[in-house]
Amino acid sequence: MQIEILTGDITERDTDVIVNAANSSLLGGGGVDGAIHRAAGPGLLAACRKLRATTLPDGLPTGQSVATEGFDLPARWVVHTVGPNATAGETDPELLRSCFRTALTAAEELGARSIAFPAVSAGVYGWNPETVAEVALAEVAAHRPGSLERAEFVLFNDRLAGVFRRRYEQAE
Ligand code: AR6
Repeated sequence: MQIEILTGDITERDTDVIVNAANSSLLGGGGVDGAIHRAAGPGLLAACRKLRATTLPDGLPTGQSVATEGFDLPARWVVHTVGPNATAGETDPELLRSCFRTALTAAEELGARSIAFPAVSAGVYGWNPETVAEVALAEVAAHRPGSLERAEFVLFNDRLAGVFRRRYEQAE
């Protein structure tokens, strides 16, 4: 699978899937979650409320992923994942690994050819960006693609993109 590391706003990407760093309520928040909900419009919140009313009454567990349509976004689908919250004591890297793995699986189930990831858990949830880069790149590299041909990491600033780039070059 082709891997690209970019600086930018993930809401502008026209990949088939963009991944949202959500919380288990799925009902929105700050950071990239807030930006995705604003750009997608009210249809996204309605779709998330429907998930809560049907298959996910207790919310989405940490490390799991679920898909919705992308509504007003350029991306066709949003795969919402819940990263571990280090500031609340969720420091097991397996939980973070699971976010990337389950998001890739959800994208494959949709038949997506491209996927864009943010730095899940590297913001409010307090994970060290180096660890997020290491885990994220390892999971994408280990993924045996079906429909997926390209994965992007869309980082909000050049410093974070540099962390991902250095880790990518080290792993090559
Ligand atoms: N495009 C790409 N990356 C972004 C964007 C954007 N538009 N906006 C922010 N980032 P965070 P978390 C980066 O805090 O740590 C929310 O309130 C940001 O700079 O969004 O997983 C949820 O509802 C950082 O590098 O997600 C949860 O409650 C990265 O995205 C909680 O925050 C992740 O930061 C989840 O926390």
